[in-house]
Amino acid sequence: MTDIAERALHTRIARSVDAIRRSFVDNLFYVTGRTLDNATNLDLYTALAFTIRDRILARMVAAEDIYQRRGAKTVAYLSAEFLVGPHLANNMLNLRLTDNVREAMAGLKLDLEAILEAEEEPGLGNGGLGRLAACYMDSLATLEIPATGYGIRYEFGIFDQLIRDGWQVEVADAWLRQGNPWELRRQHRYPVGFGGRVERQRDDEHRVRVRWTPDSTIFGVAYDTPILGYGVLNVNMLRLWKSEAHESFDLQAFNVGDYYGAVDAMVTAENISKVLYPNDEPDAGKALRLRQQYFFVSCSLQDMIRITLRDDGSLEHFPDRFIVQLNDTHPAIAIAEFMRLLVDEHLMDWDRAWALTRRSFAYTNHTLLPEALETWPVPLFQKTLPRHLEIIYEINARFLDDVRERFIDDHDRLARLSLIDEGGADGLRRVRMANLACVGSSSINGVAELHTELLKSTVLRDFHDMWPGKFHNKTNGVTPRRFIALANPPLARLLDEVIGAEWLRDLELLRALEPRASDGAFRQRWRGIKREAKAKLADHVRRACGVSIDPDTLFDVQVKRIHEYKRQHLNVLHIVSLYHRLREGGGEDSTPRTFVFGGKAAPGYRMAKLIIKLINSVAEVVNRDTQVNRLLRVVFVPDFNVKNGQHIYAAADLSEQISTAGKEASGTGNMKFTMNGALTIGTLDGANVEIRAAVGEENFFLFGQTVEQVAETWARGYRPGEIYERDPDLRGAVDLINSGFFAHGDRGLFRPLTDHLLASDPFLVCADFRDYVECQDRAARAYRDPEDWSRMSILNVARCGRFSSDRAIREYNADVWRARPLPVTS
Ligand code: NBG
Repeated sequence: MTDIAERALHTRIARSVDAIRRSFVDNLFYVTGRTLDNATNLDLYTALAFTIRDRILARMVAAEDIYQRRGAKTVAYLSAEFLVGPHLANNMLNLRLTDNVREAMAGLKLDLEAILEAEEEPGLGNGGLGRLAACYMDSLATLEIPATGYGIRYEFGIFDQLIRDGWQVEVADAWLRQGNPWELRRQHRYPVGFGGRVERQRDDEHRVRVRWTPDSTIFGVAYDTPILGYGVLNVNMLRLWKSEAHESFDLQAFNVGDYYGAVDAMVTAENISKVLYPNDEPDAGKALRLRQQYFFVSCSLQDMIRITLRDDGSLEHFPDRFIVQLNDTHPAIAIAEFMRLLVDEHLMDWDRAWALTRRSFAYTNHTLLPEALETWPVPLFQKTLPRHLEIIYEINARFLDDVRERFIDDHDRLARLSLIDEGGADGLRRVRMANLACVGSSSINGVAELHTELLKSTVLRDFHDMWPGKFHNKTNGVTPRRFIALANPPLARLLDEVIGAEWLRDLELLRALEPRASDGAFRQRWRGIKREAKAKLADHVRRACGVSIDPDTLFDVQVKRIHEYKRQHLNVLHIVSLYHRLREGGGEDSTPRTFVFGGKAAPGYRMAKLIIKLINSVAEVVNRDTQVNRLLRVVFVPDFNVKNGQHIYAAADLSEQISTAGKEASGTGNMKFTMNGALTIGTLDGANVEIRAAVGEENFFLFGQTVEQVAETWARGYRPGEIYERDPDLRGAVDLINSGFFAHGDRGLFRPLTDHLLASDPFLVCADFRDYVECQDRAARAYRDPEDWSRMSILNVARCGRFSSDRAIREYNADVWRARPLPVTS
């Protein structure tokens, strides 16, 4: 170890309760200018965050130094989203300082929980895809694999959701307003050009050189957030780019006298990293989003190239220093940008550059929904990135030559494989980003077994025909550090006690719980822990929604983005039919239930927003109806995010994973619930299939059509209206909604939703309704046997080890990245 590393680790600031207390009081004074007498929770939070950060920096310096000196191969995880969640508690856990900090705070008569609540979470992602990136960063560090997460430092993350009169209202998420103690602004900055023209000239050796002269250039500045591993000294980096104007704007203002023009240009530059785009909306025309993607990818590659040249002197070594993982197609433009950097800027010949590119990139697909596969109109591309369009054409021409050689005269295939879609409904030619990602990568994977199989047989079938060996599956995983240890401390303590603390680093050890499933005394403790989590959620719900819910009822929970394919409306139709049944006096043997919903809808997705309104309207009526509200309550928890999720997963008895088979790539919420002892009611979709296989089919409530049955239903000609006519429960529920009963008499309010269901029902809500209701009845009956329910719950936890993100990362590393773990030692 070098001097710096040595010094850094050995001058580690003390971990004792006393030292923490002293440094906290100092930080409170020197960072926030407050004392214990006049500090707000936010001040206390800031002081504690700096206290913890002080204890991270030495490790960070040491890790950087060791990675650099060893020339470590680094996993570069390129992602437009990182939904990391609150840092403070996570960092305390990883440093194993939680108990000491709690004691230090208690010594000052401060409540640690209240301090933690003051943290504003960085909402730099929409949902599962961004959260997966965060779980993977956590596991990479824990497994001591050198890695950098590259993304965008959005000034405004995913909007905050308020519920007003039952409707979603979006509020800008100004998460940086109070400062961000976890990030360090760095001096690395790179120019990124847009627009302009491309020229060709001959150089001194008479070779043709391409010169791209952009018509505007901005800068990306690095902001680093250290990512700790659990119980190890390694610290990796999340490097997020902020866009800034070139300083010369100021000069120009003076020279040209156009001060306001220069300020405008500055504002335009800074807009690039201004706001995260919500997904589930068409990208058409979102020129700024294309700019964002190119911006962060270009900065990231320039950064990797700088590091390679600094340490190795030649870009030939790039694939030994970096493996670039593309998290969906958002960063796929990296393939063209890397070619441009190698060929135009570093004067490498095309074939050599292409060989390096192919060795350096790997692509993960996260969706089968055709509307979610990104494409960009050629005219927009041409205007924004003229040189990249040329490069894409060149890649395409060479690629299609290969295709022609292998599949002679197969014009349809050629058209399907082409990086350019020659014209859709709007007549515009489009660049297909998934095709670019497939052609430029050496590895292509889906995120659950079923999803990967469907990729191979449907959306990416032609690529699979070309290169079957590139395809493989990597089922998603989630980090048990955040989703058990932080989300459910009483459960974590129980696990520590019965199987020892190592489970947090090796989740397969939970298997040791299996025999406990038949131990009555243990089951009782298990129920006690669930009861405690439910009581905590009830408190949260009381504060957030003003509704009181009873922890002794079955908590049936669906939290995730609101989308028709995820079928929150199927859940609501069941609730309405249950309500109907109870009103008709059918409640005698009914299991008291609380339905909990949470999730954001994309601001422009009207149907999803109407579903939120429906949930809230039903909740309002049901919760006030004294005839049923002892047996049935419904709540919508506003602003579902990582932080709120941590209250919710632990408290669930039943986890709703009810997407139409073939639509959910994997799901990761399903795993978080399972880890916390919820049983799943679900379809054979995404990772549900593997969860069911792991926990045992007798410990899982399965319903609904399979992928094959879905296909048959469509082939036969699907008529949801007929199901409505035939099924009295479905008809009763739909009619009650259409009667205006939940809408103060407004019969039209929910018609767009119900009409759509009866006329086309693209996600087969009606087709699966009957099976779902019956499965729900089975689940409710099962819940009335607490001993058996606890047994199943324990087995779910005992068998969930496979869904740790540590397992997923080990697999990626063994099959794709091949980066050597590099432990930082003291
Ligand atoms: C989402 C899928 C989920 C999956 C996550 C993480 C996108 C594009 N895809 O099913 O819908 O769990 O990715 O892989 O957000």
